[in-house]
Amino acid sequence: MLIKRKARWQLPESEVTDYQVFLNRRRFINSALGMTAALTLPVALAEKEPTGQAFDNTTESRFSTDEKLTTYQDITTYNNFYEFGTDKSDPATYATDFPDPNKPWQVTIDGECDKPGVYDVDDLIGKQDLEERIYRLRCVEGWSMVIPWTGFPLAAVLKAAQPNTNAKFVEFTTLFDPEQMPGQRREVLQWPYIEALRMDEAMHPLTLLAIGLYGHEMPGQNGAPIRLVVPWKYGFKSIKSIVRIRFVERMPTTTWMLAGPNEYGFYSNVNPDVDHPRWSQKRERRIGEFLKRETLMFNGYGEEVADLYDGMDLRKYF
Ligand SMILES: Nc1nc2c(c(=O)[nH]1)N[C@H]1C(S)=C(S)[C@@H](COP(=O)(O)O)O[C@H]1N2
Ligand SMILES: [Mo]
Repeated sequence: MLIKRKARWQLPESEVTDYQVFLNRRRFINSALGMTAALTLPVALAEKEPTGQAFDNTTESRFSTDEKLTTYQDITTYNNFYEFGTDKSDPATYATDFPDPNKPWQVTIDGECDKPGVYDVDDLIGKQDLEERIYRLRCVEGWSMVIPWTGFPLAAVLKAAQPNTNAKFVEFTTLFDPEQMPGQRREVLQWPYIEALRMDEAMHPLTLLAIGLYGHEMPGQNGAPIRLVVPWKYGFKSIKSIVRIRFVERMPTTTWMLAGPNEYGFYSNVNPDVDHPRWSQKRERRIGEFLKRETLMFNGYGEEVADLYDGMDLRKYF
């Protein structure tokens, strides 16, 4: 299926699927499953609603959770995106017009592969079948959300580049542009932000490239125009606003490994039994809820991913 997606700068304001329709559909699905009455409550009018382009041709995924969605308001105002500042509210304040529509966004795919290339992000997206994936997101800081992403498996893009036998890891890079990203004017982290996955993790069907949430194009603060989502790992692995995807032979040193080698490992799988040196990882606060809940091994995705780590000591490879 060919996805017709107009370039961002040609877009009129939002089209179809509005927020209420989206929520009503979710509500229907949830009540059909006999889920909570809380979902049938009307959404407060003051809540933020999606504004960007709507996707009208996404399919639902068997990987989606039917847990209660975190509100659009919370997903887009409580963020970690240090390129725009370190306060949770900074990205919503400084990234709403990001990226600049006059600066075409390109994604370089290179390294150990037979078909490297530089793609306009809209061309890259245009080749993919879009899905809605409702995933839990667990931040290493001890909070979590349930987010309805729009995107496609990373594997589709990787396979097209034809990685060679030296490709053991995949490295991702965020844009470096202090003009657009005021947080990069200070050395809070080593810029640009880098993340990486082992090849089999990158190829796993749960690993998503996301281009939207709540059925609309990705807000700047959540990593527009394209970001990674790896739901069984701590949130910082899900790198935002990607400009480069590179196949490499050696395990890359990622930004957070550099920032705190004893605190942030390469794997960073969600694991309630391995505490952060400065706090416990046994529990988490679901944003919008009052009481803490238990954190699940692999963030509840163990059935899908546990075998990737067979025979590995997850205390050592944290
Ligand atoms: N480039 C970049 N990607 C990033 C971050 C960041 O600061 N810069 N923060 C990470 C962290 S710590 C988390 S928890 C998630 C948060 O994603 P969200 O704001 O969409 O919920 O993004 C991750 N991706
Ligand atoms: Mo995080």
